[in-house]
Amino acid sequence: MTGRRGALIILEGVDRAGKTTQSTKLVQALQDRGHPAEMMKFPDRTTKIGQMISSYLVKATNLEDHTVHLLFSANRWELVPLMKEKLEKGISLVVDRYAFSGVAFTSAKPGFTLEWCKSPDVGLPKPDLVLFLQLSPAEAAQRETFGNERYERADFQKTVLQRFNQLMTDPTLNWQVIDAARTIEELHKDILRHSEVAIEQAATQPLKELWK
Ligand code: NYM
Repeated sequence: MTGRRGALIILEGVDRAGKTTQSTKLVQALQDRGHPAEMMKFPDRTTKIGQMISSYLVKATNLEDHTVHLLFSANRWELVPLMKEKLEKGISLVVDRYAFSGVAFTSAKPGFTLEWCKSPDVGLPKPDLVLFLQLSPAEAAQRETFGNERYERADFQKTVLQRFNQLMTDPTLNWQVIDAARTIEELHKDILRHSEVAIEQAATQPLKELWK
C-alpha cells in the first residue's frame, strides 16, 4: 500500500443514544472537509445472514441465543473483505455498531460470559476509534418510547450498559466517551474532532486485529 489508509471509526451506545443520526452527520462532515468517508451499519440487514438476523429482531422467527450471536458475528465477517478494500483505498469507514454491541447484547442474557461472546469476533479489523455515546437509563427513558423489536426493554438495556462499561475498561482500544445528553450539534462537534485526529493517526499505521 502506497497511499494513506482510511480510519475505522465505530459508533456504539445503548439504543436511542443517537448513533445513526451522528454517523450520518459525521460522514457528511468528513466528506465536506475532503476526507473520503462512507457509512456502514451492523447488523447489515441486506445480506442473507442479515435477513435471518432481521427476522429474529422483528420477532418473526426465533433463534437459539448462541446461534443468533454467531450470526451477528458472521454478518460482520462477511463484510470484512469489502471493509479492508475500502480502508486500503483511503476511505474512512464510519460504522454504526460493531462487535461491541454484539458482546454487550448477548452477554446481557443469562449464562453468557464476555469471553465467550468476544471469541467469534477476535481478529476482525481493529477500530482506530470507538465513540461511545453515553446516555443514562434515566435520560434514555425521556426520549421517545422504544419500538417493538427484541431487546427494546429498559431493564435489558440497563444490563447492556453495564456490559459496555466492562468492555470500555480495555486499554488496547481507543474508546472515547461522548456525553449524548447534549444537543445534536454539540455531540457532532466532539465526534468530528475525535474522528479527524483518528484519521490523521491511522493514515500511516497498519490496520490491526481486534482483541488479538
Ligand atoms: N445487536 C446488534 C446485537 O444484539 N448484536 C450485534 O452484534 C449487533 C450489531 O441488534 N438492539 C442488536 C442491537 C440492537 C439490534 O440494531 C439492531 P439497530 O442498530 O437498531 O439496527
